[in-house]
Amino acid sequence: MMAASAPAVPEREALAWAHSARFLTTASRLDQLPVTDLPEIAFVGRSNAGKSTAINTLAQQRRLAFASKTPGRTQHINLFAVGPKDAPDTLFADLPGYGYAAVERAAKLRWQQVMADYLEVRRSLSGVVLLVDARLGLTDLDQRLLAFIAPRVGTGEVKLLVLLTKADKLSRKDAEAALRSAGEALGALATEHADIGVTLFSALKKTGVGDVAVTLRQWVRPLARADVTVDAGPGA
Ligand SMILES: Nc1nc2c(ncn2[C@@H]2O[C@H](COP(=O)(O)OP(=O)(O)OP(=O)(O)O)[C@@H](O)[C@H]2O)c(=O)[nH]1
Ligand SMILES: [Mg+2]
Repeated sequence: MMAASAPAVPEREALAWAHSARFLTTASRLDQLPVTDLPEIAFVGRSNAGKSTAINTLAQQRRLAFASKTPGRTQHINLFAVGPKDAPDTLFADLPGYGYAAVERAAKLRWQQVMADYLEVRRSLSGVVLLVDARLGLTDLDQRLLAFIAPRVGTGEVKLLVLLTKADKLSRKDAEAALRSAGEALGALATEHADIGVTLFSALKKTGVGDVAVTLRQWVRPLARADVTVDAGPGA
């Protein structure tokens, strides 16, 4: 399902790029996000799926994004700048998870709206990494998120990579079954322009880390320009 494109970036280069990730800013509302031309890659998924851990693992840093056993740990949109120190070429966005039962209903609805708005209006959004616990597979909430971004994925404007996380907790056979069923579910989103991938991932065993870094680097490389800037001003 991956669109054929430019020659692959070497894994070592992609990992060095991901390693450059550093904290940029945090926002609890969309209008607090910096206006930027930098392509943004959002890490989304259910609470506890492993979003923050995946960012740390890709960046090969222990405490860049806050990961925790307690679901609902990430409560803001946290942005990380990636690329050369003086000329970042990409932003990673760590988003709060959805589906955490203990969150008060009003707060849950509010957050769902913020995320829906983010996915809909964030102009610089170039890619979505959807993290799914490999043991649970794509849940209803994940399907709703996919339906929500399907129009922008279908045109190729937004790329999509699904990580089946915590793959270390599955046997090889169950991991392959999880990969197959996620692939089938994602088939419904495929169009001639859609760039959709699905892969097993483990922060513990480092499964998929190099491949994911390469994929993300490929996503933004064609867009990478030296002249883009990050303003501190308000607005999405
Ligand atoms: N075994 C294993 N555990 C993992 C893996 N990735 C994450 N975890 C654990 O899963 C828990 C949740 O990880 P987080 O990265 O905080 O999850 P999150 O998706 O950011 O959660 P929220 O911020 O609440 O939305 C932590 O206890 C992690 O250590 C993995 O690949 N393997
Ligand atoms: Mg988190």
